[in-house]
Amino acid sequence: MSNIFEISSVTVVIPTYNEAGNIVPLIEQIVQHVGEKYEIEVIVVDDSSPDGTAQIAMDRFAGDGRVRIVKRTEGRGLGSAVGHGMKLATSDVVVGLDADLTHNPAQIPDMVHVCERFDLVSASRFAAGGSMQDKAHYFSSFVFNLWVRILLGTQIQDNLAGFFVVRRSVLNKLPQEKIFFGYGDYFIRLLYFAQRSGASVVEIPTHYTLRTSGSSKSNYLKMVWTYSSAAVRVLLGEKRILRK
Ligand SMILES: Nc1nc2c(ncn2[C@@H]2O[C@H](COP(=O)(O)OP(=O)(O)O)[C@@H](O)[C@H]2O)c(=O)[nH]1
Ligand SMILES: [Mg+2]
Repeated sequence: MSNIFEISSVTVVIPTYNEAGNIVPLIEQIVQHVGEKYEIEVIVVDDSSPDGTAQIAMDRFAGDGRVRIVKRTEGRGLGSAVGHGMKLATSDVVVGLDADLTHNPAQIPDMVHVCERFDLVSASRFAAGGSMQDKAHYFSSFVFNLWVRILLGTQIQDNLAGFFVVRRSVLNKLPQEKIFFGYGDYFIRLLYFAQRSGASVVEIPTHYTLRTSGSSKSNYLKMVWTYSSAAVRVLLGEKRILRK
């Protein structure tokens, strides 16, 4: 376990695509919960959502120096959006979370607190005490995560969380170009490379609520294939690295 790491500032990176109904309450909740204790920076990385997510956020938070909205016009994708936000972050630690309010912003201060002891803290549905309101999704994700865990041979229980806190100094040492692309599979790579670098990674339980506005961009059948092959590619890449 690492020594205590003093944290005074927190950057929260939010990837968005068509989250018009969620983005304002989400940022308000983040600023309320995190801003109470830490200096806060919020970075929204929006891929020119047709529903005007970026503009809605810009209008609401105009003049608020804590909130930065980045509207990307070229390229699209969850993995590269998170990576883009990570590069812009300036705080001691960086948080990543979904915009759909399934990840609870009230949990961020506890996660940041744990990050004083560990390099990377991941909110896990499958750690003891974790859960998900959508039970069918919970069960299928559980089985799929067992499979990913067997493939990678790691002890991580939730490889697709996307809700995490990492020390920026640790993040900067990771091969980010090998991590932040694709869809939710970026998270498999982030945890994998963090562990391979010797960083201390811990999972703490979390509860996902249901999305109440907008719709999921995930195609679950396609995900089984893309995420499995992402895990296999990580392993093959590592083998090549080891052979060198
Ligand atoms: N910037 C960006 N964000 C995306 C993209 N696709 C999904 N997201 C965001 O990524 C997060 C997870 O997406 P979501 O549709 O909720 O996937 P699910 O949680 O697997 O159902 C949400 O905050 C989305 O708005 C994309 O292409 N670009
Ligand atoms: Mg979601």
